[in-house]
Amino acid sequence: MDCIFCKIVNGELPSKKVYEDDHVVAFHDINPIAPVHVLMIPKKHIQSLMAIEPEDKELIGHLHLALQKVAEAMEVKDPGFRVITNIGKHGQQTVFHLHYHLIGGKQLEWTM
Ligand code: DGP
Repeated sequence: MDCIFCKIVNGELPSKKVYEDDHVVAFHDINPIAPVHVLMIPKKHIQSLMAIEPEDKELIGHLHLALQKVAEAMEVKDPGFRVITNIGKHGQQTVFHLHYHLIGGKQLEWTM
């Protein structure tokens, strides 16, 4: 499958990993928009949040718990951070493998 993030999962493409277990991987975004910008993905190829199936419930719960660990490891738990997942054209999704941006390390704004 021609998916950049699947290639990161299977080691075909390099990445700066900050967390990995049997089901998920977190690595630094190649184009950081903040001092901390990590992408958390399931190893399973799922196109986006809208493609999550009932059978993925446990995996998605696991991913969120792993996100907590990454937030602690990246030292953004306090004073806080943001988690974003882009979906489709209007969401400006560019990589069609479900990923959560964990963004922090500075005071974030909320503008569009
Ligand atoms: P999105 O627009 O939500 O689909 O974000 C995709 C993100 O993936 C974007 O912030 C840049 C990042 N990205 C794209 N290709 C690579 C890559 O090869 N390595 C890493 N580490 N990040 C990538």
